[in-house]
Amino acid sequence: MTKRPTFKFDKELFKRSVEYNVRSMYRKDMEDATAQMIFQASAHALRDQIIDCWMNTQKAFEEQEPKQLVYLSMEFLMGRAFGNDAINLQAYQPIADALSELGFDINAIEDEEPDAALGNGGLGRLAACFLDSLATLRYPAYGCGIRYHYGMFKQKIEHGQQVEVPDNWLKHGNPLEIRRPEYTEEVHFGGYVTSYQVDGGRTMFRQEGYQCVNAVPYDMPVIGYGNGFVDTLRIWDAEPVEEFRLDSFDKGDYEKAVEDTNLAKLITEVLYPCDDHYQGKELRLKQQYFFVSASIQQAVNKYLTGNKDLMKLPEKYVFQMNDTHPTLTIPELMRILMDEHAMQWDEAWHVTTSCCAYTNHTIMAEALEKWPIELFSKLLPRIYQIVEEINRRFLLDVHAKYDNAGVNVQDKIRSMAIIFNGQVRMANLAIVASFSVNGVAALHTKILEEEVLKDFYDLYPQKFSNKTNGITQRRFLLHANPLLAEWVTAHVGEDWITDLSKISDLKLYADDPKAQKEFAQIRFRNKQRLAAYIREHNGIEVDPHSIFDVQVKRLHEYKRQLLNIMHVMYLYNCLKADPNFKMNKRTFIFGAKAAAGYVNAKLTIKLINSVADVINNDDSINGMIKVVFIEDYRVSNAEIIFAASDVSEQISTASKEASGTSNMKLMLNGALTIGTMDGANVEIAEEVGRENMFIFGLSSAEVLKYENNGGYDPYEIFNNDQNVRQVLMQLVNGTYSADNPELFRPLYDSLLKSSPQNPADRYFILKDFESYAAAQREVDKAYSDQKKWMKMSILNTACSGKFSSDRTIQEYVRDIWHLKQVSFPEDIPAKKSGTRAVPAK
Ligand code: 26V
Repeated sequence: MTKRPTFKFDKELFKRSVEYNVRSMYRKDMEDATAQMIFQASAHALRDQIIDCWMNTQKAFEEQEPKQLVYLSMEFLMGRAFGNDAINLQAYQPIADALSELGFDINAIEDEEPDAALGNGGLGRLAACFLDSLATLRYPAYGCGIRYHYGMFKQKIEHGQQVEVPDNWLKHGNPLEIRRPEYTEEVHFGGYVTSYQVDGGRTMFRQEGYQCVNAVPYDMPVIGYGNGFVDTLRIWDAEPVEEFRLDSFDKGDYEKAVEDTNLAKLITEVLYPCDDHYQGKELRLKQQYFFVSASIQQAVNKYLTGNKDLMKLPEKYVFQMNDTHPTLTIPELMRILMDEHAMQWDEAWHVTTSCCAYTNHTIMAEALEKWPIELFSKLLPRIYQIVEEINRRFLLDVHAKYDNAGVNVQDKIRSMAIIFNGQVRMANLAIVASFSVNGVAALHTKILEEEVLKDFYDLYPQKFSNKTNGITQRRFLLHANPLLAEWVTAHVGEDWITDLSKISDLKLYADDPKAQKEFAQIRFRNKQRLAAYIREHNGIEVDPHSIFDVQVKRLHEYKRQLLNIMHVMYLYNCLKADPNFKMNKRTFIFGAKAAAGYVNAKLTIKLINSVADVINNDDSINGMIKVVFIEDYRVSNAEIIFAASDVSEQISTASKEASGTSNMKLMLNGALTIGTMDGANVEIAEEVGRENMFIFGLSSAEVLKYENNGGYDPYEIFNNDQNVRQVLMQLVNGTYSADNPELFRPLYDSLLKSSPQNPADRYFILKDFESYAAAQREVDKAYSDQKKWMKMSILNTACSGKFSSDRTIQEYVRDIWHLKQVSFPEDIPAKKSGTRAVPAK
């Protein structure tokens, strides 16, 4: 039996290997090497040291043949790997020492690594947190995704406006990946389906005349914390089957040869940076089929190396689909089982529906993936046939159940059919063919069951469950906030690193004056670190004594950054109107990328920057308010921001944010939430108590009720609320856009005018304004009592135990995946070591 993989960092070897790598990779001496070269050399050196653990882990899989999770996701927002790997190897400090002995600062070296930004936001980062937890908990798992050559665009702010710049993250190569051409799979697009008879008269189908692309996997190690266990993130790249297909050339079929090459070049070129609405882009469907087909073919082939009976595939594999993007898993598995392994429909259906599980991440109707039949069937002719047959059989079931049940069957078909109105509805396919459907927070799951997916829930109640999201405390506390991490360890021991529930022992210190003082000092130092970042990147001086009020997340109307900035405008009006207006100094910090074509989102960014320009440069308010827009918000700078936040803005229109995860990261770091009863905020309130948060606004039930009645009349508020009216008028009178007073008119209109597509103030910004302003006054009042604030802050950290992705993963394992932890004969608990792992930045 494979020995338990143990990792022992060898500092001297590491140093030698960095020097060697610099020479062999760049033909340079250390003195002449750039920071980027040192980073590359160090990352290679680190990779070399973990390779044994990685191989041992995989060997244990081969020996023990445990059931494996394949987590299929179009996005993995991994961020940087080097520092995080060092943390999980419990080798951060020795690596920092080694680099320092070589004359380099680890922080500067870490900064040389580009973020692996293979995701848009919450959904992709969740996948990354899950991998961290899976490896830490020693579960056999593969993340399967796409090796985009360009990740999430880089955001530049020019004249207050977002400009998108391509993210060429592979420019210097990726030292922490390994290309695995030996595991290449072929993926087929287009062509047509032919049938043929086999012995016994059965009709079989196959695709012919297709275009062909090679899917070549690249593996990245996913290192568990302190356990020598290494899972794998496998991202697929597309390559032409043969760069020059001589056969095609010879036949004069030059065009086809070029087409195949071009197709391959296109498929993995770029991540779609749009999460504001679903667009029926053919290339996106190609991306989906590409990575799903490669991953499922691989899983089946691997299964067959050790097993014969494909009926037992569900005993060895579970395919978790991260949103509907990988839903083609279902017809692809059916195709492989039937066309390549001659299984009958019923058996194939049984296997498929026992392997596939689906997670829903949004209730927003615009986000639902629907593919026009024409496009779908042309690109994936055989897959389309299978989907049609799934739909046909499903509708027979619906009829059988409802025909004589006093129910309008047509209504049921309208809501549940997989193919409807000329479109393939991916969520419906995912639900019908999965054994599990889950939401990502309790409220979200309830809304799915009772509203959005009610008909499906009536049909298959047993499939539905909730799995409240979580985050990894290794990255978002241990790495992001070394000072607080060390303090927590000093007070409750280090077990919180792998069992976050242990952090609740901090409650004992919430009232302790010494603890409060230390906590306050740590927070202050982190705020100084962020202030320095802002000075360097924005050229703005912010006071670390001010309240750091933070909203960092994608820009969406439903997340209501507009509400936040309108409240800033209101506060500024108060200061201007009354020189004696009392408030604590506040720094409002925003970070957000907008989808490139999302007009109102981009205009909101412009508004935030315009308000910042006016307010930050108005000496008459004595710096009481500062507004900062952090350019290019991403995982790496998020870590600095979370550690330095006092107030966490979680202000989505109730019912719209499925869960949220920045709410959890900020809470873990001691920020107090101002928020609506939406997503996981509801559960945060349950854990920390409403008295330690600032809750405001309509409830989700109220929002849904208004929506069912066509909205509300915002003019009632416009006409009656002076403060709101003043702010609204300032959107269109040039206060923040002297050159072009009409600039923000579309935002003004979105709040007051209804259109055929949208009711006025669709996201209830005016409706919630007064309640938000009142909650903000409570925030201000609470901050004035620093003892009370620190107590609340400590309690927030102390009550964040539930929100570890370790807990989430254990729930998925218990209820859906049924995996077993890989064990080793001489298993002993993970080696203890101090958490003084990370020097402060
Ligand atoms: C969002 C939206 C919202 C506006 C309308 C159209 C549209 C289209 C796509 C999306 C993104 C959906 C996927 C996503 O990122 N969901 C996020 O998943 C996180 C992890 O579960 C969760 O914490 C966030 O609340 C949820 O928005």
